Amino acid sequence: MDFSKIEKEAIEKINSVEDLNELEKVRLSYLGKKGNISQEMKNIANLSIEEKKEVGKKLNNLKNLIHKKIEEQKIIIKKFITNKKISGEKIDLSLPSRNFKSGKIHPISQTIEEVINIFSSMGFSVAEGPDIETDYNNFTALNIPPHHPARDMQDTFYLTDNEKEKLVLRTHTSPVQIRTMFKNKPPLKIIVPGRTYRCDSDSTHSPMFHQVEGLLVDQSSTMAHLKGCLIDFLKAFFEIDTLKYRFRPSYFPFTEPSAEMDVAYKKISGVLKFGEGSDWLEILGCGMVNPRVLDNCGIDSKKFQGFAFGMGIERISMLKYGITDLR
Ligand code: 2U9
Repeated sequence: MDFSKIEKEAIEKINSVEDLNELEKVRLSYLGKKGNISQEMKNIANLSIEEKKEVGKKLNNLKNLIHKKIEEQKIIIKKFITNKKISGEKIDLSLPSRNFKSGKIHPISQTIEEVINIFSSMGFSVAEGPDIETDYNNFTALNIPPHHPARDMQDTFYLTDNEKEKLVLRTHTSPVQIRTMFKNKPPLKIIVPGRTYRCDSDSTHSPMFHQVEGLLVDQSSTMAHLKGCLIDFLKAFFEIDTLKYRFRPSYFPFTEPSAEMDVAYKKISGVLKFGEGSDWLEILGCGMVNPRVLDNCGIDSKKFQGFAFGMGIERISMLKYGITDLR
């Protein structure tokens, strides 16, 4: 068998092929079950041991070479096809642009802006803090006991295992109020909009979401002030003067007493009419700051008192703008 002749012929054939199907045919003619090389491999059986060794080695080398050349040619053909396709495509730079309306602020940013505007007009200022918080600021200072379900691994993204310095992605914006109370003396009147995180994900829950919370601490504010403040806020936010609402007793470790606020709605032929009707939608939570929380932050609960509230930005945004899927 003339190995160098076969090699020369094979390389010439492979290099002249310009089509992937043809190349496959060439491959089969050499390396396929009935191909030249495979047939020669079978014939080895009739040779002497010495010849088997020599011919076997040469056949193997030839087989590997042909395989390599075919793979190289495959790449060349694919490149050729792509280049041909690209050269046939033309971009008409003179085409007019698509008729997009100009960009818009994101609904979440817009809602945060609206909430800030309303509370600013009532004298609240805006406070901010880090997304990564200590376990103390996120839970302990807020009177959330060690085994409270809110601390559960399923709800909280824990960042460290270290017992000494436990870090979490804040599950609410409340640690910012804790930081503010440690730093400043009352009277305090702040709102805290920002990103919050919980291990939760479906069509109405996202692992990262937004909240706005409020805190007022002074020597005389009561539940009546809290109610007036939130009623005014919701009427302004939803732009409904006659908004129908109710306060329902509730429980939070950081407020005592606590309540939730609902807004009435009704469905007229499948369309939601907000602010009137006999069904209720939960909007926010609130309450008088638990004296323990004030004391935890070095504020004398015998002298000072206050109220707090919290709501989900996505939720109030979806309700105001009729968005049905959080994503
Ligand atoms: C301090 C003291 C008290 C903030 C409050 C709620 C009630 C509440 C939820 C509403 C929907 C969170 O996004 S949500 O799941 N919040 O119900 N938040 S009172 O109370 C505080 C905060 C900080 C120092």
